[in-house]
Amino acid sequence: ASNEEHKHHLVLESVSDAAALTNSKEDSSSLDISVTLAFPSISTADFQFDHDKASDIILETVEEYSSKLKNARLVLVDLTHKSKILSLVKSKAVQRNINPEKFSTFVGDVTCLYSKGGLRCNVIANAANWRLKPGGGGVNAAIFSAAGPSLEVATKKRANSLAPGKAVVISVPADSPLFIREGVTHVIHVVGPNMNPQRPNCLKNDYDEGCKILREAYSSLFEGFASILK
Ligand code: AR6
Repeated sequence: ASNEEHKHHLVLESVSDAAALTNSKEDSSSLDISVTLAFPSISTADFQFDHDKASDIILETVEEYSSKLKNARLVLVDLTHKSKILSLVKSKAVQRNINPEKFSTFVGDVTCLYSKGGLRCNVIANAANWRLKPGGGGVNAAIFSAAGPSLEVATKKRANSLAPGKAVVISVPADSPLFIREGVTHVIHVVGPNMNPQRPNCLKNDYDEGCKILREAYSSLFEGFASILK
């Protein structure tokens, strides 16, 4: 066996199953194994968080973690090209000189990034509610619906509720279409700060507290992602 084959074998053993799964399908000779996290912009739709402030926090936390996350790629997703948060983040990423191989934006539905967009993501994040319940609209409703009932069961086994700023990592059950069709091995639920008076725990425009919680939310998300890579 060639040296290359031997090296490849070692690499596959030393990274997560998620990475092995992704790369074995696409390019079995590549040593450049990377694991991708796709995440929506937490709190900026239903939870009505200020987009400009949110975009700064996304970039600050992405900068902090992308240097720590070796062989990993972070992708901010939203449904449309008209997304205000995507445009803000895209232009600020250029200003900050962020490596586009480590962080980029993508337009697509987070529940069908591979099947409809050709983008392989091993891990996806959910902008969840504190009860970790399906429904409620937005990305939460989409993820629970696409995943099928087994994601709710797996989620309930780990946690019954989640405080704003926290994240919880769930292994996607092997019978879930998210796993079978999209190759998603983990969903990370994150609860962000809420500025919508119609939703629980409204911060009533307290952006000192809100920014602190949003920063914690992204840090917990990226820490959770790092824990999968180990
Ligand atoms: N794919 C990609 N991005 C999406 C999708 C999707 N399928 N759906 C929405 N987005 P939101 P929040 C984007 O409202 O503000 C729920 O009811 C959306 O355009 O999902 O944190 C929960 O149960 C926006 O950029 O999350 C909570 O109660 C981003 O995802 C509450 O909403 C987040 O929008 C959480 O509100």
